[in-house]
Amino acid sequence: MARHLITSALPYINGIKHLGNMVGSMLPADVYARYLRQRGHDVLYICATDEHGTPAELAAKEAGLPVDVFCAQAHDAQKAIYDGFELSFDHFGRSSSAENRDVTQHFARRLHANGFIEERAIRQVYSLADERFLPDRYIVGTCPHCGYDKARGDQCENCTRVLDPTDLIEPRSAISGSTALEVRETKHLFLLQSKLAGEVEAWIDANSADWPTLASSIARKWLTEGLKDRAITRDLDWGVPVPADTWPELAAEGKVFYVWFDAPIEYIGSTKEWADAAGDGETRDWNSWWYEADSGENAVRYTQFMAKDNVPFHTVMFPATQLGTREPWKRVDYVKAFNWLNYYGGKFSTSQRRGIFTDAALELLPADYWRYFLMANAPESDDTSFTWELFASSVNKDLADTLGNFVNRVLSFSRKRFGDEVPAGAAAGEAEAKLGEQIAALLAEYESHMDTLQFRKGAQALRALWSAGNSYLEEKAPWMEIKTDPEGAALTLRTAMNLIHLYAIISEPFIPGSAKAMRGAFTLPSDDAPWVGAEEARALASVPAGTPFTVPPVLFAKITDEDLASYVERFGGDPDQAA
Ligand code: B3M
Ligand code: ZN
Repeated sequence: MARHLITSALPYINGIKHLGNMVGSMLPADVYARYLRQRGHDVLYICATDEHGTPAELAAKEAGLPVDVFCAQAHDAQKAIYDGFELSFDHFGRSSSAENRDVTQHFARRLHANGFIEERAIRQVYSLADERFLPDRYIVGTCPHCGYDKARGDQCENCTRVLDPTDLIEPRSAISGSTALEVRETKHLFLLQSKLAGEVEAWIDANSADWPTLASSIARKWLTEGLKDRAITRDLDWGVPVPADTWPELAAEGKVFYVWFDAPIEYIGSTKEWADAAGDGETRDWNSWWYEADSGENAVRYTQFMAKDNVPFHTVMFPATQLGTREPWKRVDYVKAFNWLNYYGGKFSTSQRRGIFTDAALELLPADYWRYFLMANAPESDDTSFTWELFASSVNKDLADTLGNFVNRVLSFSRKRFGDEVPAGAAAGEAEAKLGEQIAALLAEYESHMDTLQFRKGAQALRALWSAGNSYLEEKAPWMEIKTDPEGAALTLRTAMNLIHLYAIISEPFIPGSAKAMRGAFTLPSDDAPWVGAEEARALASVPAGTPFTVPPVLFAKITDEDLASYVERFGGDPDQAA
């Protein structure tokens, strides 16, 4: 048993997230967390809403609400959706929490004490039309590297390069569109990343060998471009205030930390929130997950999940921040990065409301349909595309035909012929021995993909396990067998019911709701088996004859041609491009 800390990139507070956001961070983290818990590990899965920065300010303004009220509401709205997707966070916090303020200010003080923060007067873009300094995100223009014309002042969405607003060609205000921008002088805190570059590089050299290429190559690219000192404060009303004990003047001016400074720290802040939320008599030790957790009895393996545009901040900037404190904060061990999930070959876009949003998805179909499809098509080695056609065919084939049909067919047929208990029938024979071998081998394959966080391959192995049951059933054909050999038919059904129970356990990380329904079909004296061992898989005898069972409602409804047409009509799509 090991201790596993898992975090998924913090979703921004403004707006409901789309399926691309879901598959690039929270969902795979949840699948992994569930799997590790089932394998008996001590898991802490932490996430939160990322609530600071200009996007939050602006969204609140649009909603006509004070920013704190807006954030509280938006946090609850996102949380409700994630509950609907059955994301099993140990804590889903808020980066605007008092806990995060404390940890963030602590980090800043330590960095300052160690000579890694410096106060500098800078010249910053001021918008005459908007009567305010414009934070980097609120200056847009053309990317000098790739020519993308909607690049933001902090990063180009298209080529993922990190930018300075002054790099932009033809800059304008993202608030008003005004080009009446002038440069004024103001004081800010700078994180002297250049001083930490060597250490960060050495750390990446020593730790990134097993990261997916996507993560390590982005980290390297960033290092090659050179680690520049970066302003970590902003002129905003909303954010973690600069601590007055260390920087009285800046604090008096109302400066707050830049959102990307306090957001990764919220992984720690949220863990503290989790600890502070402990009930009476319960002890939750946040510190042991983060502090001196590299070896010894606290030893933690820390895995982060994120989309590729977040990789530089997690592999370079946050580690630099941690290293600069000169305190033993736990750093990431494994960075699971994802490419983009596209919508018919184009981008999902929050601002343009293109694609499918998580709230709409849940109104349409239960979470398991989405969870399974997204993970089976996760953009691991490349960008992948969502199309309704692909979604419908994968739901119909894999979930409805292969798994759901197997479950309902076996249970209803057995009930019709043998009643409400698992029938005894003949002793297991050659076909069952062969099946057992096959299941044990496929299970080992499934485990090895899950252990190495290869989720598409994991889903493939899971599908193969479901198919093996179907092949066995087709081969034995109990509906024929029953006419000549009722004992043999009973054996087939008992074996198939054992497969259902096994599927319930091993499918849980991907489709927890349906897994629960499958497991709940059987009334076993004690049924708390967290996972299936190889011997058990081979024996297929965990559900003995005489076990009462019920037939659950159809697990997965098929998506009909009419459904498909109505989804495409409602959400838009491009059947010409469909796979
Ligand atoms: N909120 C960016 C994003 O949602 C940002 C992630 C923060 S992780 C510390 O893509
Ligand atoms: Zn670019």
